[in-house]
Amino acid sequence: MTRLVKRLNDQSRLRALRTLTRAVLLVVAASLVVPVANFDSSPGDNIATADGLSFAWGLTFAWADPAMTESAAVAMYENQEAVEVMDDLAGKVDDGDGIVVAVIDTGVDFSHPLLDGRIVAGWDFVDGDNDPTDERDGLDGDNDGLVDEAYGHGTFVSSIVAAVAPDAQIMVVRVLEADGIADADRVAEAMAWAVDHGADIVNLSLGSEARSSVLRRLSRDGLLDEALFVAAAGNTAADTKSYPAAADDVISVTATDDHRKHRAWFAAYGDWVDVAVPGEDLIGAMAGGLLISWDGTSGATALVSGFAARELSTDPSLDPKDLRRFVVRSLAAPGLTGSHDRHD
Ligand SMILES: [Ca+2]
Ligand SMILES: [Ca+2]
Ligand SMILES: [Ca+2]
Ligand SMILES: [Ca+2]
Repeated sequence: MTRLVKRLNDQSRLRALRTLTRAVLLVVAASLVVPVANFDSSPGDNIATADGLSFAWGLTFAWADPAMTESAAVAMYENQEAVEVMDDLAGKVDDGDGIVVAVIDTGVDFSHPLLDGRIVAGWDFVDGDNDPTDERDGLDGDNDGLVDEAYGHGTFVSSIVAAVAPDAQIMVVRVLEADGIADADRVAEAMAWAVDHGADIVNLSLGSEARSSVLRRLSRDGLLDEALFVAAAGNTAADTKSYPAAADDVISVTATDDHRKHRAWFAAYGDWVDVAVPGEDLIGAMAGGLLISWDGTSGATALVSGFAARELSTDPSLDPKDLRRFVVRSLAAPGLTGSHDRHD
């Protein structure tokens, strides 16, 4: 079955929702990582420093904790608080067996040990090939002075889905180039492709303030009712709608602290936000065999996709609309998504 998304020449751009906050590289040791020396140290790229690594993602910095072993870092990933919180919210459910979660993002590092056995290649809409490996092109595609600053985003997001739903299969669909940008046309094409190729849940840790005509068309044509779409509300710290999250048939996700007591300082809010889950200091995989801690509604979105995968594997008879209602009811937190709660 092939679906042709009508090309509307919609060049409005969507972005990966990386935050301009710190990312902490947890470990540079043993087999989990490549040697620091392998990193490109050109300005604006990952910069090797004496005490670890700096990632030139806006105000983002990453550094290694030399005292941490690989096994300790992996245990931190597997037992992190945010995942336990999602476990508690999910109750007694399966681990996502038989469910396909499409991660529409920058692609992944297929050799990352934390993703071993959990990912399948979908399609690469950046290169137009069947290998959606996350790759840098060495160019500053969005002219912000940073080169390939979203490299690793899809690897991180995929690993957060896997942390919550370890038995789900993650379908990797590459749509964002390594600066974290994609035309709306391409994102829409990828969304339709994922549904046509068996995705039950589609994770979109990306967005744009512009409501593109091509995304509106997908909604009108009913595509968004054929799978569960989960999208990030954004890291604007404001009541600023982000699409596709703000579309009615897409679950919009904002971020809280580990305990769902406060909204995260960077997280978007408003009546249009459906659910709120942890999104501070999430621990996940980073391209290059690394493990990092990262803030953002991107990771929160991945937690929700994992949660939905577990619920669907427990009750496969749920259709996407039922699943959407169930997830929103389970994870809604009006006190955290509305404008009256400020993190302080
Ligand atoms: Ca490729
Ligand atoms: Ca680039
Ligand atoms: Ca850039
Ligand atoms: Ca929505």
